[in-house]
Amino acid sequence: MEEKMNYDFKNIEESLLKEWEEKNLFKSEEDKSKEKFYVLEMFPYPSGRIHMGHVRNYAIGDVVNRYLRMNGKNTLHPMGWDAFGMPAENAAIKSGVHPAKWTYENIDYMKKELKRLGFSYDWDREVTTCNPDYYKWNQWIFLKMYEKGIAYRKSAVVNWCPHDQTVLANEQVIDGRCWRCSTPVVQKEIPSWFLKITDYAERLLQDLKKLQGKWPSQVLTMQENWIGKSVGAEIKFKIDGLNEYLEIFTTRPDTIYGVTFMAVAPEHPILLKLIEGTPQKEEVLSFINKIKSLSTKDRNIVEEKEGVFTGRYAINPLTKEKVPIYAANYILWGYGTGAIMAVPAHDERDFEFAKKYNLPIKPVIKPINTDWDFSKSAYEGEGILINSGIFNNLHSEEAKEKIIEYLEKENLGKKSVNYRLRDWNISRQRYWGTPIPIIYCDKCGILPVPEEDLPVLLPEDVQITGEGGSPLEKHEKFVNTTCPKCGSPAKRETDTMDTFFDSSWYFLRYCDAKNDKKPFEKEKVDYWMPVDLYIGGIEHAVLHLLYSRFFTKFLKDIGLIEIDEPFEKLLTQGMVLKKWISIEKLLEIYGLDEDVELDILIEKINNEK
Ligand code: ANZ
Ligand code: ZN
Repeated sequence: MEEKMNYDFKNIEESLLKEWEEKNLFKSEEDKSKEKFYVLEMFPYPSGRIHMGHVRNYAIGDVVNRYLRMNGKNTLHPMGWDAFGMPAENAAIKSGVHPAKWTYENIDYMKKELKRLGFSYDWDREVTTCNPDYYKWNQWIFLKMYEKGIAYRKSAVVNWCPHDQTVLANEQVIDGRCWRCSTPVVQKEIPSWFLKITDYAERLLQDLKKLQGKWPSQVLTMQENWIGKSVGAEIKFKIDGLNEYLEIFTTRPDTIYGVTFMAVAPEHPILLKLIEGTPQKEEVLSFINKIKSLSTKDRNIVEEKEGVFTGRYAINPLTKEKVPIYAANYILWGYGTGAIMAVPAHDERDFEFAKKYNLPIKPVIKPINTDWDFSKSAYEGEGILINSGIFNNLHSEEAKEKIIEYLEKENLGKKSVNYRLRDWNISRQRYWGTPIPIIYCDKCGILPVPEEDLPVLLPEDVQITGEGGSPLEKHEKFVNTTCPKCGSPAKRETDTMDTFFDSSWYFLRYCDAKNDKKPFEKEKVDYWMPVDLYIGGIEHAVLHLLYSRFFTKFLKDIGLIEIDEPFEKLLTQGMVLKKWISIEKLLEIYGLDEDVELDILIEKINNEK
């Protein structure tokens, strides 16, 4: 050994590392006379130890940074910690160690590892999200969002364990039961804080064009699918025998002559009106209850289509035909209007349902140049209209326009655009996160914490048992406060923020990491941003990158920054599973298309683990 291995890495590296540190070799400062380059790797969660996935990611950033620096570029290459989140709290539940202690000890250890690896970071800019000097600015940004109507409160459906009296994340629901006590989980509505990312849907979609050729095309496709723009119409169907209309959203108004039934989400409030006084009432109610008892995740994955007839009929505004209205599990509440006109001849989902419940299938689009057996499957493509009265012989694309025009004249419909993107629920009923800076007063209502009272500190003396709801709720000194407006006793919000909030702007904080007057100095951010090269895991292809793009646009809108896209070039790494793996490989292994929805991909990967 001795002979072959004459590189004495221990002594050489240790002395070199010391020298680099003494010379502060990787320190960065704004210098307008020099060309800047901001190279960034996604910051790690301090889980305990640096793993090979980190090393691979960070080695790339390190090489790029050194190379450009040696070539005279003024580079910024910072590092920090995505330090809030559930694992710290779960460790506390399991072994009684405080999340803060657990987290900071892990950071210490991992920082030593990164230093020993010799990575070229400017450690003076280290950001730790669980530190009040960082999360204060989370709260500050939240308040700006609240002021602008981007942060708002509404009720949200959550997984609820009636035994533990606590909200469960989807991962904590196993076969419909609580992971801790195996009690069947129910759905419950609780007030939550949301960010109106949907206001930015169109911009988030349009600006993907600016990233073409700079971001991997799979990531762009995944973001596009996640935003899920779809152009169509909202159409009103009169309900027979009631003074009510059923509103539906469709992308295929051209198929309206082929409607043979209507389907409504079990959560749709109109159902109660529909079934009042019908013999079907009990059956429908028990169906609704069955669906409502599913976990939020299971509700969204419909394996077998199921439904019940409501006893009511709707009148097709064009054909005047009466068609039965069903409550059906494959209609989602929260997309479109939560109700559809079903066209089994031209929609595969409706086709399956029609076959199962023996409903008619009526073709109204004839494929061009081919024959189609409508008893075997739905034809979902374009074609020529048949069985469609005055619209016969039109091409389906033209028919869309004409039919919408007709409905608009009759006041029975209008063009409409829908996005699959939902507003972002940032409320977590957890301890280890940024407290949401809101106060509830019986007299004055909902009030933002005044800016000068920030940060709302996360108390350290809490009991973390994992039972009976959030530890903050039980912390009297935290909960009880006074109203900033009238001075009466008031209560604090006890929800903390989703940790994706923390990571949606940390790259801006690095530009001015020690500022204690504001989140960052605009001039510094203007100099360093955008990040010229962002390196990270493909698992963040959608959420983290989309949220960061959203924050960037919001902060631009309120005048804090100039840019509208945060990451100029993106390099994604496959997740390290058993071996190095690329996204292409991953898709191949799971037999998925490139435009697969990310949640499906992630679920497959998680099941694998
Ligand atoms: C009639 C129709 C006929 C449809 C046809 C499709 C094909 P995207 O593209 O995803 O927006 N839909 C609407 N709201 C729904 C909901 N809440 N839950 C489940 N399905 C819903 O899909 C829009 C189409 O999905 C809509 O167009 C509707 O079915 C269905 F030959 O209406 B369509
Ligand atoms: Zn008050």
